Amino acid sequence: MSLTKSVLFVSPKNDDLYRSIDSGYEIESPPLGLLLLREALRQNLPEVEVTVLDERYTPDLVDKAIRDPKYGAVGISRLYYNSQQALRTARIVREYNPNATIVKGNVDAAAHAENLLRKNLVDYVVRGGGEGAMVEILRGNIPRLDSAIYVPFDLNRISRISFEGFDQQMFPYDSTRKNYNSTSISPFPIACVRGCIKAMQKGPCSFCTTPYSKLTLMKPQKFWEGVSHLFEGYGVNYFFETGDDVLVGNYPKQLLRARPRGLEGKVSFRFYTGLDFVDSESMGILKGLNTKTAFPGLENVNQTVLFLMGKLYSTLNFDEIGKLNFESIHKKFSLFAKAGIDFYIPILLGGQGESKFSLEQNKEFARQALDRFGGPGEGEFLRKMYVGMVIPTAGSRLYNLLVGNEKFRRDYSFYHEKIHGNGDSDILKTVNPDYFLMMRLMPRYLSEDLTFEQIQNTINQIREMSSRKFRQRERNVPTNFGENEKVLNGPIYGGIN
Ligand code: B12
Ligand code: SF4
Repeated sequence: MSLTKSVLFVSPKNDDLYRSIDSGYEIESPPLGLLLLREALRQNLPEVEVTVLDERYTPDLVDKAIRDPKYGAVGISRLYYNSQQALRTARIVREYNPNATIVKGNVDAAAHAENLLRKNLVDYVVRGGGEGAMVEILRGNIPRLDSAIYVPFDLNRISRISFEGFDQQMFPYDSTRKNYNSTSISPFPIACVRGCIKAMQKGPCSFCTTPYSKLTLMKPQKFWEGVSHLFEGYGVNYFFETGDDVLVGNYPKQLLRARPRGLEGKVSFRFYTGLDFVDSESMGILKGLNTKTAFPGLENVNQTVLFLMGKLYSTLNFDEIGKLNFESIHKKFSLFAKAGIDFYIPILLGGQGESKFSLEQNKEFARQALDRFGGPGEGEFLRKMYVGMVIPTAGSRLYNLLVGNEKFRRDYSFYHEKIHGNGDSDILKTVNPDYFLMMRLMPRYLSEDLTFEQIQNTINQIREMSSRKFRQRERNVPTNFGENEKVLNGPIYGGIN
């Protein structure tokens, strides 16, 4: 039995401050996590009616629903870029529907769990996959606590999701409709890997907020059941596996072996991969799975920065990299190109230990990589060089490092008061950090000989190199567009030095 008959889940729109983030995609996909929660409730509490709303697409419906007293529980998904909107949503629910139980989930909710609960802004915060926790909360089995909760759940229990109420968002993915544009379509998210192999083996990266302390893989036949359901029911033929690295042992091989004949050549994929497990065999398997695109994490080429990031690769040759010979990295990217898989080159600058020297190294790497992959041949497969500054999101080691520094806290508080003047300038107590301010201040505390401007200049130089190289090419976008940088260097934050 459930405590309530009606549950509402909301995926809030982006905050104004982060409205212009370049999501890297043409269209925003339906909120997969919330749709999975709906399925979990349907399986376990069939008497409960569950509504899922995505504010990016249906703001009016959200506005009405969060004031509707029929909902006995409201679940809100919170990421750093919609945290204010998530707070506003909860406040409105409290005002119009004070008896509703408010539950927040997703990585940014978990990162602020204690403060959210202490300030009574929510009743529960859920960490990691929320399927099990949501069921138990609604059964009345979980007391109110002062920290985030997690309840294990077998992810093989849900392979089919229903998208009722999401026609508008499903429409562009439907490959059976007229005018379906297979080249510009964004892949559709599907989750079979929860947790990260790299985090399990070597610990999380310094900027990581992964909430999973275990790695869980969906059974291959369940994965294909999910793919088949979406392909046959909704015409989806291009998928995006949301796990942070699909190259977990022989899992890709298992997926390939289990693929139903009827899906061969009909569906394709985009995967995240770490670099260490990229070799000709793994690339052959990904190709066999009909992988169109891979997003391999590189982030930086400097050994000290990578070490401090917690991202030291074991298959790259750092003696050579130290001498500005990036062949061992290029070889990895070549393997994608040889397998006919599009790839990205992501570079993250401004983290702990970044120096003038490491910026130069990264710039030189970018130059050489663009020379090699910016032209015809292998270069046809480089989709984009992605370069930006690390964001110290709450829940990451980087965030804790900054917040643990008293001088940083004083600086943050001073500028926060100057910019916002709203009394929320104590970073230890806030549930809404200002990341642009944090990024402006970060270099003072993380690198000895470096200014914010020097990091920004390198980012701009790499973007310019990339744009010059790609100017003539139709298919590939040269680089990300720097929306964060426009704000960071704009009238509000530009004066902080
Ligand atoms: C798909 C994806 C996208 C897609 C679509 C996102 C969408 N639909 O909103 C695209 C490509 C557009 C995207 C873009 C960006 N993304 Co993104 N994205 C992801 C990714 C890879 C998968 C999300 C997903 O579907 N996971 C699978 C589902 C099943 O899990 P889930 O969403 O986490 O939901 C489960 C739990 O979190 C929990 N839960 C979630 N909500 C709730 C609510 C309640 C009430 C409860 C109880 C539980 C609960 O239960 C769910 C079911 O188990 C995640 C990383 C990851 N591996 O999860 C990053 C991630 C969400 N993205 C992130 C970022 C930073 C971005 C970008 C800013 C990247 C950029 N360009 O710089 C942009 C911004 C987009 C924008 N709106 O402006 C960060 C957010 C970090 C943070 N601390 O907030 C993440 C976590 C990646 C990371 N580790 O850095 N992204
Ligand atoms: S940032 Fe990505 S690769 Fe690094 S630990 Fe987190 S999930 Fe894994």
